[in-house]
Amino acid sequence: MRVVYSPLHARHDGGVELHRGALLPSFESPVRAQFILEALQRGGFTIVPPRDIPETRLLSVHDAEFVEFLRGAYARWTDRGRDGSMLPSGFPARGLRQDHRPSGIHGSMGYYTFDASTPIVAGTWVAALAAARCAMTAAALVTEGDSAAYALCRPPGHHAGRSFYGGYCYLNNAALAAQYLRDHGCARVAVLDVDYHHGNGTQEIFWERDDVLFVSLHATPESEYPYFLGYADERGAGPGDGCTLNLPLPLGTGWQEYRAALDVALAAIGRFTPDALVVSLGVDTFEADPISAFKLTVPDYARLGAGLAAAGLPTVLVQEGGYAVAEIGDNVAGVLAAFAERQTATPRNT
Ligand code: Q9C
Ligand code: ZN
Repeated sequence: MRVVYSPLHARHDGGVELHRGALLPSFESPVRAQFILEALQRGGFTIVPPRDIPETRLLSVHDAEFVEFLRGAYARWTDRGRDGSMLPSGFPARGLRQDHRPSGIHGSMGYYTFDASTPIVAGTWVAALAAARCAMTAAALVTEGDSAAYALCRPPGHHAGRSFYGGYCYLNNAALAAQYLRDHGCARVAVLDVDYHHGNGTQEIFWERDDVLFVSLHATPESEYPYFLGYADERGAGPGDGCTLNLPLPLGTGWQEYRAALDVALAAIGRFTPDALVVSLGVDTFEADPISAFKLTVPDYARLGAGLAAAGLPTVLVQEGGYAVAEIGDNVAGVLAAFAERQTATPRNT
């Protein structure tokens, strides 16, 4: 399995976030990708750069004015004499207008994001674009015959929707990979999101689609981010009715309970009969994660990788969360090594 990686991720650095009432350095930091890369190099994986995929591909899942906002946001901030990290100061809650995008930078930020955890800094756009290209390049490798590929994306993507960012995510890397597969020979694609947090952005993007199944295992949004989506009664709408499956799990979930939910997810994916699988691979389910409350251990990630391989599908794995940086490399490498060892899928085009 090849690994797609860009050093441009490191340009997204120096941001702060509002965490439980305190302004802290972002948990989503460059050392995460550095430690994953080092573990994969030690594991003997081949590392390749992303292709120079045109920015217009972003519009396959994102709104043009939203992309324009992300591209130009930091310049508008520095034009006003500011530096450092951009965070919003207000949101359009119930009773406020959602049909009007304010022209000013603070109102625009509140319009396009849904939290105060997702800073925009000078290098955010360059890094987010590189991550999107990593994901689409991994998808391209799979459409060209690799049985699996892994995109070492940073910043992550699954909280970003068609026209909003949040949860450390700006562009939805997994959705871009899924749409790339759709546009290059895969009639049906399943997305399995195993990050600790619900993939609200991916769900929103494919909500009314019957060609992309979205299945998510995550901590209950009753107490966990993103709070306002990810409940079991969300099933999709219109043609997509039945093509979203949420499996929220309680705090303290360990491997036994996780495995049972994974089996439910894999059975649903099997019934959908997809041509390919995209995995939103967060390892913030780890017991030592500083912002999460599941109890997966280092050896559980090899079990997860074997379980994902059992789907028997050409697979694009996309990095999402994971904030226990000391173990993040071992946990990701554990998934990928076990996956590569067990995968029995016939490569496409062979
Ligand atoms: N500040 C991903 O794992 N913050 N995003 C939660 C603490 C947002 C996590 C409250 C957590 C987002 C990709
Ligand atoms: Zn997460």
